[in-house]
Amino acid sequence: MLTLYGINLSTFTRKVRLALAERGIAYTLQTAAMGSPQVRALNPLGRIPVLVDGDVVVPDSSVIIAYLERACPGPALYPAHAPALARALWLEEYADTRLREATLVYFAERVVKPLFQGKAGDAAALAAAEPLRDEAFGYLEEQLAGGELVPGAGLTVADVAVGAQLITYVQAEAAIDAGRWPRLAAWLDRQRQRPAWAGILAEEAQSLAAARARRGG
Ligand SMILES: N[C@@H](CCC(=O)N[C@@H](CS)C(=O)NCC(=O)O)C(=O)O
Repeated sequence: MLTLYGINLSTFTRKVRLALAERGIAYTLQTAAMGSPQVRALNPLGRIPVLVDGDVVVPDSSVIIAYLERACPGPALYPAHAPALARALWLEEYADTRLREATLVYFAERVVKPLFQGKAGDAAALAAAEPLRDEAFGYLEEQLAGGELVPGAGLTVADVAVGAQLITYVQAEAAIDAGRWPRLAAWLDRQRQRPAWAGILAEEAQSLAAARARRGG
């Protein structure tokens, strides 16, 4: 049995969970905080997620998903055709870096501070985040001109990577503005309805609702 060390509201844990669910792979989620001694023993960077498969320890969401592709049967997340593979890997990289940078501040200011730290979010930080958000969403809107991130390839690693980051944004901001980024908003709506995504997102929504209830709002 596979064990995934992470937290259910962590973006990169979500990325791996979406991949596991889409590929129909059973696993146990072991709650483990970033930077904790438990995580540092598995990943010198102290970051989550980390997958443990028997005596194989696999840190990093991208490495985990690549490992699972070889280690477990199930629908492939890496296109066989080289140009499509390159596009999927690039969009995964873009999601993990620029899109993350563009969206994390919303979650930090609107969710983490008020719900988990008892502090008010910083309105100036949110205002300052808008240009990068607009750039990243604009880029993805262009990439979706063909309707899919990797046209003709089905669901790929790009979809779980981009989706994982956008969910973080939606959890903070409630929605992607369909008036400004119609293809991106519609794409995310479609992904969220996939059975593999719906269960994980419902579980995360419950965690957020419980945190809000604890804070009395
Ligand atoms: N490249 C890593 C990034 C993982 C990552 O940054 N995870 C966050 C939680 S979502 C974390 O552990 N942050 C703590 C830190 O960077 O020290 C991956 O793809 O797994």
